[in-house]
Amino acid sequence: MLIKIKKDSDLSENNVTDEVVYLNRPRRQFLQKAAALSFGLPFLNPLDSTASTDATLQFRKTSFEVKESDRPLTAEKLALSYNNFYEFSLDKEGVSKNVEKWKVQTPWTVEVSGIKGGKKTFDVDQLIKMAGGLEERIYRFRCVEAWSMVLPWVGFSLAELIKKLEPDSSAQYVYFETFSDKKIGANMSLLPQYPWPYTEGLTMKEATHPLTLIATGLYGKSLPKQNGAPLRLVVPWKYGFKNIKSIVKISFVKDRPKGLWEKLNPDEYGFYANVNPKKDHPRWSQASERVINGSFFPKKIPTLMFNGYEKDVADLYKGLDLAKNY
Ligand SMILES: Nc1nc2c(c(=O)[nH]1)N[C@H]1C(S)=C(S)[C@@H](COP(=O)(O)O)O[C@H]1N2
Ligand SMILES: [Mo]
Repeated sequence: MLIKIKKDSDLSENNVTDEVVYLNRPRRQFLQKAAALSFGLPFLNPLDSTASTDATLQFRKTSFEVKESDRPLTAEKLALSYNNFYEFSLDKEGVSKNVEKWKVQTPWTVEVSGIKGGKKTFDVDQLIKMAGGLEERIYRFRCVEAWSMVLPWVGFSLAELIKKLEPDSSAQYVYFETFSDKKIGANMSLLPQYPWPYTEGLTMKEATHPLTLIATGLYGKSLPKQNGAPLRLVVPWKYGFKNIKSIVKISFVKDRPKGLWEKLNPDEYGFYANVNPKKDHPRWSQASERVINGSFFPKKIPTLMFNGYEKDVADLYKGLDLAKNY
C-alpha cells in the first residue's frame, strides 16, 4: 500500500526551498513542484532498502548518543525514503526508487592521494581495518533546508584512518569526491550545469576531529544505497550537504577545495557550512528546523548552534567570524 499525504500549506508556511530550485531558472517551475512535493510527508511505502554490499556488520556500541526524551530517533523507513542524492533524483521520495537498479561495485575502491607513498587505492574493508573497526554513533542530522533527523550511524573515525594514511605534512585540507559515472547516476545528465562529480572538503582539523565519521552503515545494517553506499562522510555539526555520499576519492591538499554547492552558488553555500541558527540562508531562516517524524504537522524546534555540538567543536573556530565564514 502506498500512502502519500501532501499538505499544501507546507511550502507557504515557511519559505524553505530545496537547494536546487534557485540554480535552475529554466526548470524552475518543475522544480518548485518537486520542492512542494518534497515538503509533504515522505512516502510511507514498504522499502526495499537493504541494498548492502556486505551482509555482516560487526560494530561496537558507543556513548555517542542523543537523548531519546530530547530528540527521538528518526524512524528507519523515513530516513531511507526521504533523501537528498541529486545524482539519482531531485525529488526526495524519488531517490530510493531510482537507486534500485544500481549494483554497487564490490569491492568498492577509494583512491587516496597526498599521502606517504603518493597515491594508493584501498577497498572498504581495508579502510575499516586501518581505522580499527566499526562503531555505532547516534547523531543529530540537520539539512541546510531546515529539516532534521536523528540517525544511528555505523562507521569509523576519520581521524583514526588519517593517522594510518600518513598525509603529506603540507596538507591543510581533505577533499572528497563521489563517483562520476552517469550510467549509475542518470540524473547527472539532466543537470548538465552542475559541476559533477559531487565534491566536498574539510580542514585537516575538522577531518581529524573525533566526531567526524565515515559511515558504512545505518540502523545496524550496511549503508543503504540511497544513503550513500558503501561509504559516506558524516560531520554532525555541519549542514547535511557536507556529508558527501558514495566516496571514491580522498585527497590531502594544500589549498582550500570547493564543494559542489560552493562551486554553484557561493553566496548561499559556503565552505564551512556549520549549523548556525543566527546566520540565515539568504532565502530562509535557519533559526528553527522541521523534525522529520512522519507526522501531518512536522514539529518545529529551535536549531542549536553547531547542531548541539558546540562544546565539542567551538574551539575549531576560535577567532573566526562565523557570519562571514558560513
Ligand atoms: N554525492 C552526494 N552526496 C550528498 C548529496 C548528494 O546529492 N550527492 N546530498 C547531500 C545533502 S544536501 C544531504 S541533506 C545529505 C542527505 O543524506 P541522507 O539522504 O542520507 O539523509 O546528503 C548529502 N550528500
Ligand atoms: Mo541537505
